[in-house]
Amino acid sequence: MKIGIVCYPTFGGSGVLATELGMALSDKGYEVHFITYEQPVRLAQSFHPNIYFHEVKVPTYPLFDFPPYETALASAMVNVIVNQKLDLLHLHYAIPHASAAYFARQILKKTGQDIPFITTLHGTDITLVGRDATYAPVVTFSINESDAITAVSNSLREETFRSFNIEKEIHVIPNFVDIKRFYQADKDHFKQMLAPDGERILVHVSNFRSVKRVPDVIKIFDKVKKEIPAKLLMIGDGPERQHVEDLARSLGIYNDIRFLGKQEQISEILSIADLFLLPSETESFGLSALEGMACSVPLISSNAGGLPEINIDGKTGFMSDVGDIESMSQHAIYILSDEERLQQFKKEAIANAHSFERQRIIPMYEKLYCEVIASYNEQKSLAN
Ligand code: GMT
Repeated sequence: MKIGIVCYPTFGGSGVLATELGMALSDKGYEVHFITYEQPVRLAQSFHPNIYFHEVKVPTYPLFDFPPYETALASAMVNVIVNQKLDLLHLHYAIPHASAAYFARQILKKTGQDIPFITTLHGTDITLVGRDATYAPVVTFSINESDAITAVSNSLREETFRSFNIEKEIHVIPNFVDIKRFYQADKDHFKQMLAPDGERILVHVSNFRSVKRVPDVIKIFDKVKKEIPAKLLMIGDGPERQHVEDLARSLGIYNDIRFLGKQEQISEILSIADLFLLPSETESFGLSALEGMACSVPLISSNAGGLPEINIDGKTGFMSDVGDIESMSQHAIYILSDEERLQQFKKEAIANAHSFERQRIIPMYEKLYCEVIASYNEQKSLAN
């Protein structure tokens, strides 16, 4: 089977998941074609003979204040579908991928070369950006035109039905983790460098957007540090970074925090962490936290969105209401202050991550692909 995957190539969770999916499918013998404007970050880390990358080029022109990416993407889809004889397109993040796919399909219908497309909803395409009135009509239409829709958590599925007039089923296929790459590796030399006096290591990974409530991470760390010797690793970059660096300085804890920026070898960093902080305002799933769990890192999170579907309160970590810094700090101190307790939480975190292991989840996508292709071809032959 030949599958086209359309995603954002950046460090964001939807692009990461799409790339992990493409790599998993290629390992199972599928031919995978990524169509996007840059080589997806995780794809660049290793070579996969069954994976092809088609760069969407958006030529500029003096008239264009806003170069039309969606048009360039739809044209790229048409070319790749025809030339590579794809069987299916799988779009990650609705905007603008689903509407571009609809457009591409309308073009291909003229020659009978059209194929089905599946849209996977990831989070902010529904919870923030998608429901903005600027985009909502196009998002609703193109989601409904998809041959199948998936969401990465039950919470996101429900939120989608609440926010949009969706006329078909949304299949929940949770995100997954490759436990062959995400496990607690022996990186004691790194730990020794970052926490030479045996301090506990807390970690936060995100794109530093306001939805992640990154200042809460700093405030929680400040409270933890008052009770327990600790260091904080901040991974990622984004609009809030300057603000939180300033906050750390004003609290006098900057020297105990490493702002490492965007990192590719994330599992090596997670391997030395004792606790993951994710106090998000909304979070459809929390893929980075799941990767943390696979590396045996318990999670202190808010209870927003899909987080209760990955964080088992009192076992893999704790959840608190959004903004309840006091409760999150107390829970962090509780876990970190007792070695035996910490080890127990670490064990539970790994066990939970294994229930989201990629071998368990990929067959759900494969089954859906087969069903969608069969039903599309049947409808096509009935129409002829
Ligand atoms: O916020 C991010 O991490 C990026 C964003 C994206 O769409 O690129 O992530 C969303 O999709 C991830 C993969 O499915 C989920 O794990 C994240 O929870 C989700 N982010 C939010 O809902 C805020």
